[in-house]
Amino acid sequence: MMKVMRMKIPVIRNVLEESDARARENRTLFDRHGVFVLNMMSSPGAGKTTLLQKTIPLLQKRNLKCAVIEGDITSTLDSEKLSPLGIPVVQANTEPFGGDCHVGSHLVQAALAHFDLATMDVLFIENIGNLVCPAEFDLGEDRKVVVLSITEGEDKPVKYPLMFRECKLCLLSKMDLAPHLDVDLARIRENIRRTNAELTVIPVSAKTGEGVAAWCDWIVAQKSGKRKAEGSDQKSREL
Ligand SMILES: Nc1nc2c(ncn2[C@@H]2O[C@H](COP(=O)(O)OP(=O)(O)OP(=O)(O)O)[C@@H](O)[C@H]2O)c(=O)[nH]1
Ligand SMILES: [Mg+2]
Repeated sequence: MMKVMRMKIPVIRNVLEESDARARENRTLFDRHGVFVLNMMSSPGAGKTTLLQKTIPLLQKRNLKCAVIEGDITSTLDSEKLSPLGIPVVQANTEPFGGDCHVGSHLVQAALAHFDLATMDVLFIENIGNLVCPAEFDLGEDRKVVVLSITEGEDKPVKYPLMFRECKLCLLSKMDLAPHLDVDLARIRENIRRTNAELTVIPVSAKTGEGVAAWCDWIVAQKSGKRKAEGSDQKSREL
C-alpha cells in the first residue's frame, strides 16, 4: 500500500489581521505619548477639510497642538488647504499602494515617522471620502467621527449603517444651507437614532461657525482621560 505524504499547506495570513496588528502598534504609540486621535470619515465633499480649517485654530486657542494625516487616493489638495494653519500635515496617498478607497493602518504608521508625537496633543486623520470602506478598518484611533452633510439625503444613516454604528460622533454639517433645502432634519436625526441610538450628534456649519465650539468642547471632553506621560511638560497643561 502506498504511503500518503501529509504536507503542511501554507495559508496567507488574513489581511485584516495584518491591518489590526498595525493599528494596535499605532494605538500603543498614541497612548504612550498621550496623543488623542480622531478618524474623520464622510462621503466625498461632506466638509471634512473645511471643518478642520475652522476647528484647528479654535483648538490652538485652547493650547492644543494639532496635526493632520490627510488621506486621499491622489493629490495633495487638502493638505495644501491646511498648510496655512502652520501645523504638521502629512499626506497619505493610497494610489502608489493600489488605490485603496480608505486609509490603512500601515499608511498611518508610515506617516507617524514624520511627526514628533511628544509635542502633539490631537491628531486628525482625514479619511478618504467614502461612507463604506473606511468604517471597516481600525487605524489605532481613539474615536471615529462621521461628517454627514444635510445635502446628502435623510436616508444615509440607514443605507450605510456600519459607518454610523462604528462612530461615536456625527457632525451634521452644512447647517447654513438648511433654509435653502427641502430637507427634513428631524428625519435625519431619527434615522441616525434608529441606526445607532448611542451616537452623539452635533449640528455644525463651517461657513457660519455654528457648532464648531461645541465640537471642540466634545474633543476636549473626550481627550480629558488621555494625558501625556509622567514628567512631560504637557501633562499639567490646563485644557
Ligand atoms: N455651505 C457650506 N458649504 C460647505 C461647508 N463645509 C464645506 N462646504 C463646501 O463643500 C465643499 C466640499 O468641502 P470639503 O471640505 O472639501 O469636503 P471634504 O469632505 O473634505 O471632501 P473630500 O476630501 O473630497 O472627501 C466645498 O466647496 C466647501 O466649500 C459648510 O458648512 N457650508
Ligand atoms: Mg477633504
